[in-house]
Amino acid sequence: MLLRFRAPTDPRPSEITPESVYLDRRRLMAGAGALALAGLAPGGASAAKREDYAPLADVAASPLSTDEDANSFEEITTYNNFYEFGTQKEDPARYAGQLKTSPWEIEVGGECAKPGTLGAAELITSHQLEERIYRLRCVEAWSMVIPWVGIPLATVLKRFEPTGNAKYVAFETLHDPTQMPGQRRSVLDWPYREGLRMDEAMHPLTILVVGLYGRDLPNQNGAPVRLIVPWKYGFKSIKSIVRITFTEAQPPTSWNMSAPWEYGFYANVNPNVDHPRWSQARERRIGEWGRRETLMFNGYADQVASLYAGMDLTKQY
Ligand SMILES: Nc1nc2c(c(=O)[nH]1)N[C@H]1C(S)=C(S)[C@@H](COP(=O)(O)O)O[C@H]1N2
Ligand SMILES: [Mo]
Repeated sequence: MLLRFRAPTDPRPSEITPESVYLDRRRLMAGAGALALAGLAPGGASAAKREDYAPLADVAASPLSTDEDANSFEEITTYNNFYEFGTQKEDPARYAGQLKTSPWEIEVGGECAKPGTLGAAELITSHQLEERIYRLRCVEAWSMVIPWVGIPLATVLKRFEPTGNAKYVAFETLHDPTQMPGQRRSVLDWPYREGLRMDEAMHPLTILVVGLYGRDLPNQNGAPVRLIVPWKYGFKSIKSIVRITFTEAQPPTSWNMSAPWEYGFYANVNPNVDHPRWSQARERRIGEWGRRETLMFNGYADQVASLYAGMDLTKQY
């Protein structure tokens, strides 16, 4: 966990983002029962509290946030997918604490004029941080609303001056089985890899995330730096990034490599294209009873549909 100390004059991010504002009464009351239904391990995995994480200084509110109720800190930090720490939803909360996230460097290279390294601490102090409250929709048909703290990916990538040959951006997670016990088993071909087309990477909704609820990012959510692409299924949003490479060819991606008939490169949230083993028409919002309709591009169609004009989204899924 990165420790930062707030100057006495800084605005308190916790005043921008009090958790209670995001939780309506109904969900607070239904919360305990719904968590039990979701099959969460009681206690154990949920030991960390919001107050255990250092507040981030100078976090600006973003007009790109949704006004839906956010999920609780506990829901967001105990119901995770992070296969480097195990395949069960409660494994990341149990085992990711051992990951050393400071110091942390990201190698940036490939088709760019100024390859180099990006330190996670420097990334946080040298950019305006923004709170982006986004929906996150997993291909397993659950969703959450999460108050991330991040930086537009475009702002960061431009520093490295991508060349005209840069058509895609590839991302890699740390590969270190001594720290990531899930990597001792070959459930995926490690390291975890993801990629975006350049226009997707440069879209203003795409962010590098460094915090949650105004504070340092918990390890189980991908500390110290992870990607969030809110109109795509959760698996595109790669965690604990150590490498970013500009490429001319479409890069290989972990889920597409492991099951190409189930997971395409684009992975746009699309209620009209079923996963081969289950429907994508509806989703369960963690903490709610029943299901809600899944929205095209996870509700971000107005902002991103034009990126895919002319593509057959049933083939390029
Ligand atoms: N490195 C890495 N990144 C990952 C994953 C993973 O297993 N490893 N899981 C993905 C999946 S399937 C989802 S749904 C989201 C979950 O993010 P969250 O746990 O912060 O909600 O992370 C994505 N990023
Ligand atoms: Mo997922």
